[in-house]
Formats: sequence, structure tokens, C-alpha cells
Amino acid sequence: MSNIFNTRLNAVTAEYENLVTLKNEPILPGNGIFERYKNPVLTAGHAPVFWRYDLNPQTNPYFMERFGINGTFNAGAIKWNGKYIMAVRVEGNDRKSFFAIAESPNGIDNFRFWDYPIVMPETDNPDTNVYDMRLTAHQDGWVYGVFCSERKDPKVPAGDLSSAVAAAGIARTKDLINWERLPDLKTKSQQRNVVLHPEFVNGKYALYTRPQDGFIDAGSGGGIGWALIDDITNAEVKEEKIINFRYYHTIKELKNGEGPHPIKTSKGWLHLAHGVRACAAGLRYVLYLYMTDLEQPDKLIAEPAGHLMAPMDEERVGDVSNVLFTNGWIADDDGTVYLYYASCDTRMHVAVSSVDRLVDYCFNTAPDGYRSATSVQTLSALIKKNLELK
Ligand code: M1P
Repeated sequence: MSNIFNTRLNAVTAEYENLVTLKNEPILPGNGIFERYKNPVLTAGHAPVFWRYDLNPQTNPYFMERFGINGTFNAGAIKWNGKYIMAVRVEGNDRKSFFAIAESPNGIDNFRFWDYPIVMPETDNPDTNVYDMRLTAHQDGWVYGVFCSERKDPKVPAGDLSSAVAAAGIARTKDLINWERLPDLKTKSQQRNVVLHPEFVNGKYALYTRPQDGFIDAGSGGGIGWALIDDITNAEVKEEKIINFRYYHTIKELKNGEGPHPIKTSKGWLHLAHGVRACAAGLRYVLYLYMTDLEQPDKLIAEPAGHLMAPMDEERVGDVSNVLFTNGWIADDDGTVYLYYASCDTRMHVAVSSVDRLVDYCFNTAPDGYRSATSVQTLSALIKKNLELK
């Protein structure tokens, strides 16, 4: 083996091991609603050395990278055999995304990828790109992965190499390794951010949807939708209604989308979503919470004003700036919630809270009054209450 091969192999391996074994710690005191953690939980550097390099000195004498990883983000999440699992959107330098499982013993650090990425079967109309998988351990016994399947728009002129069509791909598994691909969701509009509710509703599968006019524009799609599905093996949206609307001059003015499937609590279903608005710097993606009724998951019962989390510090920097996006969280049996979120389509982070704290936040943070004057009323009432304590 050449010197250069050995030197680089050792240095790259040491760098990888240092990164994946880095202990994480909460950033305190935080806002009391959740604690962010200091280090990202997954980065491109967490991709195993044997994914990125040919380890044979005969065929890679300079120990050069052979398969570049650009980002690890927008991960679904699930607790599986006592481990904290993310189904990560891994994006190669070639811009193609694929899914890979990363596992941690404690949910906050030491995430390591399983050896192989997920081999997601294709349909008769192969996807160009797949991403943003939501995992749902459904009442029917399967674990479903619902994700965005992107293909070139066949209807545009030949010179248009950007227009695309987004649809919801559906697959299911019993072991997170072998996946059965089901037909894509049939729907009148394009769809992204489609999420399977974990329980049957009126004996049917239930989906959170996000109807959109175009690949990027939500347009006339009014927000997060809801649809009951007769047959998940041939899923079709026959009726769709909006359950979480977009509003003018809010954090979700331009578009929104369900995050992971909601958590069932004694006070209702706890939902995590993203909201998007436009500004001079481009699109700004933030995370927000809302709650729906336990018996009627399509009925909104609480929604605090504004964002739960917005990009801060180095979370602002990455391939697509000013973006926080989430499609995975885990609620442990003791009520601890691990909220996994991506920054700037680049890396994954974790914030930790509890079901009780997040529900308290939802019911005790004032809803949006949609006017400056109503915000002043909310603030003044809090100030008065506090000053009267003195
Ligand atoms: O680049 C930000 C996000 O943009 C899209 O999300 P949405 O359609 O909800 O705005 C998706 O491409 C998502 O993957 C990406 O993180």
C-alpha cells in the first residue's frame, strides 16, 4: 500500500470516528418549550467511509473520494427495537436523493448509518428523485414510508429541463430493509408532504395531503389537506378537504405541509408542520405546531401564533438557506419527544421536549389575531398579569 493511501485512509477514518462519536449536549436555558442540541446529529460527514471511498489501494491508490455525499437531511423517524431510527434523505453530489437508515442508541448523538441504503423499488414509471419520507407504524401492522416522487414534467417543451411533477410514493415494510412499493397516490393535483395517519379513521386509511398547483407553488391548494383512502394498495384521493389553512401575513402565507404523522395525546393529536413565507432573501421555512381533536383528527382545536422553531445561527447556512424542515419525531413511552429537523437542505438536528410541554405550548400560546393590534393586546394582557403579581 502506498504511503498516501494509508495516510489518507487513517486520517479520513479518524475524522469519521471523531464525528460520529461526538457527545451532544443541550443548549441551555433555551425557551422552556424545547431544548436544541449543540451539534447536528447527521451531516454528510456521517456517511461511512466505505460509502465514499474505494478501499482497495490497487484501484484507488490516491485514496480519493469515489461517491460524494452532498447532504443528509429531511429524515423520517421511528423508535425501532429500542433504537432511535432516522430514514434519511441522503443526497449525492449528483443531486439524486435516496433513503438510508441511521441509528442511535439515545436519540441525540452517535447516529451511524446502516451498511446499505434502502433499495426502494420503482414503479413502471421510474422516479427521477425520491425524498422526504414520513414513516408511519400503522395500526394494520405495516410500517409505511410515504415520500415525494419527482419526475420530469412530460408536458413541457423539449428545452424546459426544470419543470417537474411531484407525486406521493408509497411503500411498506416489516423490517425497514425490504420494502414493497405500492402504486403512487392517485390525486387530481400534484402532491408533496403526504403523510399517513397511524390509525384507521371510520375504517379507512387517512392521509394528510398538500395539494399544489405546480411543483413549487402551492397556489390554490389552501393548506394541509385530509383525505380518507379505501385501499392503500391502490390509494386514490377522491375527496380532499383543507384542515390547516394558509393565511395572509403569517409564517405559512405561501405554503405549508404536514411534518411527521401527529402524536396521539390525551388532549388531542399533536401536529408538527412547516410554514413558508417569501421575503427579499427568498423563501423562509419555519416549523409550527397545531392540535386536532382526538375523535376527529381533521378538526383543528388549537394553533399557537407563529413559529415554534425558525433557523438560527449556523442553521441558516447551507444549500438552500433560511430553511428548517421536519418530517420525523419520536415520542418515547415516558413522554420525551425527540424532534428531528433539517437545516437548509443540508444536515439534521435534534431538539428535545415532552408531550406535556408541547401540548401546554399549543393550548397556552395565543392564536394569531392576524393584526398588529391583536398582538399588542396579547402582549399587554401578559404584561398586566405579571405586573399585578408584584
Ligand atoms: O427547499 C426547501 C424544501 O422545499 C420543498 O418543500 P415544500 O414543497 O414543502 O416547500 C421540498 O423540496 C423539501 O424537500 C425542501 O426541504
